[in-house]
Amino acid sequence: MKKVGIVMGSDSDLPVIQKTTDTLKSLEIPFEVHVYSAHRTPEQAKDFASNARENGFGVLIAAAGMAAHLAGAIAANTTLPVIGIPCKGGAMDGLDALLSTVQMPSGIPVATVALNGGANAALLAAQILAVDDKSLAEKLDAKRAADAAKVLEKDKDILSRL
Ligand code: RP5
Repeated sequence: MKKVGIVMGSDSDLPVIQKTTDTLKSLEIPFEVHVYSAHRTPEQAKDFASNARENGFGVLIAAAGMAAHLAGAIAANTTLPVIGIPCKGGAMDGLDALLSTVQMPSGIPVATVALNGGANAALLAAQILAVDDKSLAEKLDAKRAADAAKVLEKDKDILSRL
């Protein structure tokens, strides 16, 4: 199976990425994690993205906060699918990161998940890899069914709590 490449702009983004790695582990998807910044270590971020396909990655995930150019900078240097996670924090509490990540110019797409959406980034990466991986698609179907069962359990209990 292709690996998921995860890049965060700072180790202060780790709590968000932890949700990503936990979800990937639960689906037995191999991954690699790096701290590269679009601003502080632009060369390393570029090299990682440029070499990602030949290094066995199938999808890249980039998480950053504030002036969050990381996902866009990664996407500029690869045609692998790139998922951006805007991180909360800073003076605007993530609105700046959300807009910086999602508002990409035509030609360089970044699939942006919600603020701090680490788990959904992992699931979207899994769904991309599952396009031609039947066993992974079955795991995703099973997770959906288990999640739905949990909601139905809560539906059964809700009246008793009111
Ligand atoms: C961004 O700036 C990082 O992704 C992080 O979310 C934010 C703050 O970084 P630190 O000052 O905590 O290293 O580039």
